Amino acid sequence: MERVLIIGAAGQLGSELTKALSDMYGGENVIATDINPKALEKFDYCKSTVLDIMDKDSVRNLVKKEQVKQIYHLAAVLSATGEKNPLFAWHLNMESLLFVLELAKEEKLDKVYWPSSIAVFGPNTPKVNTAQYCVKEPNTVYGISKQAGERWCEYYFQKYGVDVRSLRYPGLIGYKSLPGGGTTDYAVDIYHKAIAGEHFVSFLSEDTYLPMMYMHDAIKATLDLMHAPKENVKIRSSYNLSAISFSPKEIYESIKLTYPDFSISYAPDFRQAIADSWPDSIDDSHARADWGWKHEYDLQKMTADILENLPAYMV
Ligand code: AKB
Repeated sequence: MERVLIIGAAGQLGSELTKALSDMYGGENVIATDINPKALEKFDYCKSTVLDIMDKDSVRNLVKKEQVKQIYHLAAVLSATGEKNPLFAWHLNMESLLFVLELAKEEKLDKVYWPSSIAVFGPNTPKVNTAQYCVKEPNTVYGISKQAGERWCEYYFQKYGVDVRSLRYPGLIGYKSLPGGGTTDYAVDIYHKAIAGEHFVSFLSEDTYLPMMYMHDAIKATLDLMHAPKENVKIRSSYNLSAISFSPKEIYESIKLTYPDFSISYAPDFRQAIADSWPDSIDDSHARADWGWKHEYDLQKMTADILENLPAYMV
């Protein structure tokens, strides 16, 4: 069995991906790492260790010692947090990716996974059914780092044969862990407020449409891409990926079917401008054609699943 290293495992995506990878490869072959020691406590089903992605010697030593063959590099500063400290966001997002790509080349790793985002698009991108190949002029530091990162992924694949694969995630919504510092985070918080019986204040206006995806689908897409035959992975920058698209008003209405007294108000802040620069919906036909991507959850099915399962995670 191949050894798999997950960097940034305790984050929103990593928390669920680490479990799925452990089920697939066996916990003894999966190493969950994060900078936050407390957050590693939940990984009692696989190996885990504290790791700072910027500490290159420690990362290299771990890869050698554990004979790692695949890296999932998930650590990043997201869109909203990135705007508060742009140079740090650039430094962390770019340095870490370049280091992982270089390590993959030197150590001849089998595969690397690196998430990109709808943040690569910008205000001049066509908003509806945004195509794989179109104008991309991101105006957040996070988006700029993801766009540059995509170019580096393709470069390392073409020049050095590094088998790096990537998806442009929409906003990810799950109930097992909280997101941190993104513009799409409201769509997770809203469920917590509804279940807690509290009023919800949305930081995006009621009719702001964004591409979104239930975590179950995101994990499936990631594993499908990573296990697709090499020749089927025709895009080596990053694949457009899509499932659902909704506004704060629509997600609120889907929750209200179960919680009729739930209330919402709208107080857009600086994140509104970020959301306005991103697409409303995404055309992911390349992912569907190349490696058979198909999503399962629509808004109502996702809401029903979250409202049923989230309470157990809130206690
Ligand atoms: C964010 O909002 O920054 C992320 C993303 C869309 O990449 N969830």
